[in-house]
Amino acid sequence: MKHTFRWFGAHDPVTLAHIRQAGATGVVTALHHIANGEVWEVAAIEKVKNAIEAVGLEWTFIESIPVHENIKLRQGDFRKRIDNYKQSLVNAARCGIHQVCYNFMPVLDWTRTRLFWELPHGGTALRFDIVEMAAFELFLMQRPGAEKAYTSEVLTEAETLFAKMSASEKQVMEDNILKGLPGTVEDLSMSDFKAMLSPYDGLTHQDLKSNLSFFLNEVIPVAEEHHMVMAIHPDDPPIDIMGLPRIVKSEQDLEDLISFVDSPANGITLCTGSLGANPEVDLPKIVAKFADRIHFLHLRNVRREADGSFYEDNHLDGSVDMYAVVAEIMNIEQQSGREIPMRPDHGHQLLDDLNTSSAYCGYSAIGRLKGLAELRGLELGIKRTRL
Ligand code: CS2
Ligand code: MN
Repeated sequence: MKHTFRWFGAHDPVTLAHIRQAGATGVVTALHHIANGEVWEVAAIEKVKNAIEAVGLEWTFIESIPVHENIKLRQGDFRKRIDNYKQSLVNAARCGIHQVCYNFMPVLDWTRTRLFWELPHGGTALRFDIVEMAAFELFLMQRPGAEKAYTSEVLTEAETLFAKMSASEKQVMEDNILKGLPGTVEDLSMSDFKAMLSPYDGLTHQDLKSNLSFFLNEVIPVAEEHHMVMAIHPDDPPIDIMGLPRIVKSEQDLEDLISFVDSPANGITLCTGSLGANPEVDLPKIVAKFADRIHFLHLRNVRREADGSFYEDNHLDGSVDMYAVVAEIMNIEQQSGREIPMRPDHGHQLLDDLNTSSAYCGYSAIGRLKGLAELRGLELGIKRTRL
C-alpha cells in the first residue's frame, strides 16, 4: 500500500513536516478554500502541489472535489456545476494529479453524536449513538415522521435521555451533529440545515441513484480521457438519517454504482470504517469482489453495538477484522501489480493531541500516527510471512 495522510492545507495544525515525520510518503488534500461547485484553477492546484513537493511528499489523491447539491438533486444550475466539475478534473490532470475521491451524501458528510467521547484510558474517540441521534431528530429537530426510523426500544430510551439533558448538553449535541465536513463546509445552524434538507423532500433512493448515474455518465468519460480515476466514498454512517436517502452503504449499492458506467475510472474508496459500521457488509469479500474498482483505502475500525450505535476503536481492534482486510488488499495488489494508496482515516485524540485542540475532529496528529504505524506494521508482518 502507499502510505498517505490527510492534510487540510496551510491552516492545518498538523503540518506537512509532521506528516513526513509520521512516516507517510503521500498527502491527500483538496482546495478547501474554493467554494463547492466552482472550478479549481490550474494555478491554485499547482500552488498546493508545490508546497507538498517542497517537503519531499507527493500529492497522491484529491480528497475531495465535492459534488454540488444541485448535482445531487439534478436541479437548478446542475449542468453548469457538472461542467465546472469536468473542468476541475481536466485541470487536476494537467497538474499531474489523476486520482479523485468524492461522495454523494446529501447535505451532510459523516455524522457523529459525540466528537470527544472519552475512552477508558483518557483518550477520546468519535461516536455515533443511535439513541442520541433519535433524541436529536425527534425533539431538537422535530422532524415529522422521524419516529418511523427507529425501533420502539430506541424511541423510549431517547425520550428518557432527552428528559434529563441540560440545555447546554442539548446545544453540544446539536453542534456535534451539524458539524459538517471538516475543512470544507461551515458549521450549520438548525435553520440553515432545515433549509438545505427541504429540496430532498420526497426524493427516493432510486431518484438519488439515478442522479448519481447521470453525474457519472457525464464525468467518467472526461476522467477516462485524462487517465484519471474517480473513487466514491461510502456513506457514513451507512444508514438513512434525517429522512435523507443514502445510497452507498452496502454490497448491492456498490454493484449498482459500478453498473452505472462500466469503466475502471468509475471506482470506489474502500472506507472500512463507513462500510464496517454496517453489520451486513463482509469487507474482505468486498475487496476481492470489487478489486479492480478499489482505488483508495480509508483504514479505520469501528466497534458496533447491538442497537446500531458504534464508536471508532483502535485501528486494529473492533468489529472490522483489519488483518483479514489488509491481507485481501495485499492479494489484489499482488495480482494486479498495483500499489493502492491508503490513509489512516481518523484517529483517537491521544497524549498531546488532548492539549492541542485545534486539529479537525478525528484528524489529530498522534492518534493518526499511531494508526498509520500499526497498519504499516500489520502490512509488513503479512508481507514477511508470505515470502
Ligand atoms: C472522511 C470523509 O473524515 C472522513 O470521515 O472519510 O469526510 C471523506 O473525506 C469524504 O466523505 C470524501 O468525500
Ligand atoms: Mn473514510
